[in-house]
Amino acid sequence: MECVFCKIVKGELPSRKVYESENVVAFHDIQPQAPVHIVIIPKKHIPTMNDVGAEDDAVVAEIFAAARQIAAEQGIDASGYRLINNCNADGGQVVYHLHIHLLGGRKLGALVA
Ligand code: DGP
Repeated sequence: MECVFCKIVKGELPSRKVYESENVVAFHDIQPQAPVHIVIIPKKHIPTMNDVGAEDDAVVAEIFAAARQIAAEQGIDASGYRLINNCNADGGQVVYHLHIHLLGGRKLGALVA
C-alpha cells in the first residue's frame, strides 16, 4: 500500500495545506493534539529520520524555515511552540514518511514519555 503522505503530496488524498513549495508541504494533522497541529514533510519519500542523507540538507533546512514561517502565520511564534519528530517504533512513529509535528496554541506539557 502506498504511503499516505505520498498520496497527500500527489493530491490523491485531501489535506488542509498551509504551505507548499517545490520540495516541502505542510498540512493540518488529522488528529490534532493542540489548537495548532501541523505536519511538515519533504515531498521526497524519506521513511525515517535515520534515512536522511547529506543530499537532503537543503530540504531539512527548508522544513525548519517552513516551521518558522507557519508558526508566525498561525500567530504562535511569540507564545511558543514545539517541533517533534517521532522515529521508528519506540519513538511512536506511525506514518513512515519523514515529518515534523508543529504544535502550539496552548501551554504544552512537559516532554516526558
Ligand atoms: P507519527 O506518530 O509521528 O507518525 O504521526 C503521524 C501523524 O500523521 C498523526 O498525528 C496523524 C497524522 N495523519 C495520519 N494520516 C493522516 C492523513 O491522512 N491526513 C492527515 N492530515 N494527517 C494524517
